[in-house]
Amino acid sequence: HAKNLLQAAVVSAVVLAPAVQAEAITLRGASMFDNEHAFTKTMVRFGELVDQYYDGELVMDLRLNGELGVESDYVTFLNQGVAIDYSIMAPSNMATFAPAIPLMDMPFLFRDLEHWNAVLSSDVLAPLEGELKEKADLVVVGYSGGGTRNLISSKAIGNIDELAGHKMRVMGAPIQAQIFAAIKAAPSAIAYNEVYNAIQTGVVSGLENEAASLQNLKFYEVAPHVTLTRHSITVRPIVFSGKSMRKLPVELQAAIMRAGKEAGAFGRELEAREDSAKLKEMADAGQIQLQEFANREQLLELVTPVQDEYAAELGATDLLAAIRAK
Ligand code: MAV
Repeated sequence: HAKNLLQAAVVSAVVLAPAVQAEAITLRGASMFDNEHAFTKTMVRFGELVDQYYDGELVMDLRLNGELGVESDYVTFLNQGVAIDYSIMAPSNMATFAPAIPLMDMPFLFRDLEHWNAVLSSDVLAPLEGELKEKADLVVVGYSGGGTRNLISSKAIGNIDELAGHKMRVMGAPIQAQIFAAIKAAPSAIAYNEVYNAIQTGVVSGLENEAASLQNLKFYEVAPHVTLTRHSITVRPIVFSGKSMRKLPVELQAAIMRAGKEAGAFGRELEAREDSAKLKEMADAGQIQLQEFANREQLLELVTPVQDEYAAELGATDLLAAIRAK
């Protein structure tokens, strides 16, 4: 019996030898959040799908909880083809590499979820993907997102007068500061992993964010007031480093593209569905106080010319019109 086993082992070792010797390919991703966040779940799903669609040996190594930094770090890594191969990130965090990209997540771009859906299920954003590829060497493999961003602050803000001069953190893209300055707030760009502290020490009195991230990073501990401005519905590309991509077998590249589309759709459905439930959970737990904003129409009037001007500077007036017309 022992001899039989030995023979079996020898036979299978011979048969398996090529596969064992061929080194597994490792693809590393990064999330700023834990397992509960929609971005993490989307990247986990992405990994499972890539593995399912690719025949070769694969290790999906997803690093969580900001172990590898924040999105503004990830974009540099991906551009250089170091440390990670893919992530999900806000277009506004890619502004230094491709100035037109933040058009995708400019506040007040989408009227509602239906409009957002129509845009993301069309190819209207393709020119921006082209720019990202060309200038940043990043490949959009899918679109997640679907959270609605609101004001989150240490003091209650219910109307445009209370918003005047409100010191708030915004993402690094210039268009973000321009929009919030236009609605009379006092925006400053601060790295995401410094925001909690900046609020706690009074450097700013709040930020703007979606429910999933507010809950995951517990910003409510220092900023429990949520004003429902509903100023953005998030567009969050799943991006892959061009430098990493070109080194991979073509079959794996195809699997990544296919998995990206599907994981993106999974993530959009998940985050859009969970958004209001998460707000309610936090409100029910006494972590946040929700408040409507009295003058949303007025905000829209103030930002539209700023959006138009930004698009004009980029030579993207037609693109903005096409997005609005969806
Ligand atoms: C949220 O956590 C996400 O939308 C993420 O993509 C952004 O980078 C982040 O907010 C932020 O405001 O920087």
